Amino acid sequence: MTVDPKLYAILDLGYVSEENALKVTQDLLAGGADLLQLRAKGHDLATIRCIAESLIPLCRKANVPFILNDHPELAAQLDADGVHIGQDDGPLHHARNLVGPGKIIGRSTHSLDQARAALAEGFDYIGFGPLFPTPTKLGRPGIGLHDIAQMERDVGSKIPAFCIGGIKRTNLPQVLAAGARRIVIVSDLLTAENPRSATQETLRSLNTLP
Ligand code: TZP
Ligand code: MG
Repeated sequence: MTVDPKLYAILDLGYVSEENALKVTQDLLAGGADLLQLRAKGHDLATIRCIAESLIPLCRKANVPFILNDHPELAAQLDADGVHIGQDDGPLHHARNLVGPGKIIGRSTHSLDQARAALAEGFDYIGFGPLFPTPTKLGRPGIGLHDIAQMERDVGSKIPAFCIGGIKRTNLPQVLAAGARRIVIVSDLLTAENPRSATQETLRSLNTLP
């Protein structure tokens, strides 16, 4: 991970076809994403493996960690840089035993308490949200912006904490004003006419932070 990662991009196969995965990933990396996750809900392991194998060299070349959503065993086989797991995916040590030492392991959190618990458990980073309801994660309510500042003080000051969920270039100033310092954007980058310039534009906003 770069010393101070700010923008975490997710290549979500719900938005990008398998044929376009490589091109869009190139755009996200060229635009300046600091971390890249492959999220492939509902895809079979053979497909995920195949796409991951094509994306990993691009990430290595850009010096950007490649994180696999779910599937710690596959992440280990691929020698991915890390894995991202949710609240229902078991304790950190299970994932650690599967991916091995030195790999990045992130946790989704949906409240201040969960964020604090993930820090205490020893996760390398967290996602915090969804801030706003989002079609990318259907059925999960938005948690709003009010806990961001406290979460940053308690957790984000110790490990990278990425606000996520419904963040777009248009509402990013509002999210940053609430105290966010790092973010994940999925659909707003993947559905942009030009994902590369959308990523650059997002990074410029993030870089205005003190
Ligand atoms: N976890 C919490 S919200 C979310 C995930 C994976 C989806 C965020 O996607 P988008 O399109 O940026 O709202
Ligand atoms: Mg999961």
